[in-house]
Amino acid sequence: MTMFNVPDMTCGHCEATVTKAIQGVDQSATVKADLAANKIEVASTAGSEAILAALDEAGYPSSVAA
Ligand SMILES: [Cu+2]
Repeated sequence: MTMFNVPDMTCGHCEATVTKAIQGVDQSATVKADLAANKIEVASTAGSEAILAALDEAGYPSSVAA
């Protein structure tokens, strides 16, 4: 489980886009979004680097949350 900060994710549409981007890397990934905190919790076998690249490409530059 990895937490990411996704500052530009502000609504359900963003959440869907972000989820789709991650599932493009790992079809079986699960994404739990906290819209109020602009954070997502990702369970995936894909590495953080691959997930960050996919989010960036989808227009949601992100970082791994500490
Ligand atoms: Cu949105």
